Amino acid sequence: MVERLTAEARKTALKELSGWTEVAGRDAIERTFVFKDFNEAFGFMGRAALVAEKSDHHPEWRNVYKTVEVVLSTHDAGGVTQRDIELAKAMNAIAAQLG
Ligand code: HBI
Repeated sequence: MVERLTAEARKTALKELSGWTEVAGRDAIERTFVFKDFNEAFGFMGRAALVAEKSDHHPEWRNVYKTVEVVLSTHDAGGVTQRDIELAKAMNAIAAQLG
């Protein structure tokens, strides 16, 4: 069972996660990605979905046209764990390759 990060550890991890912030009032992290167009946004989601499935760790996300809003938290642990940090890093890498 993966454990929730302490507030301190979460803040430290966020320093390495460009564009991600804590969610107000919830033990979760979020980032809104804006792409060139829908095609690129959906391409991002497709690639991120494969990473999520492979790591058995899934995002809460919302896509409107070229924007993808992502919230990460580990439901089984009730808050942010290392799994969320890893998936956020992977998403940043995918977005950087597309941008
Ligand atoms: N994704 N974000 C998130 N949090 C979870 O707890 C989680 C998940 N994906 C799959 C998953 N848990 C399963 O391992 C459990 O539901 C069995």
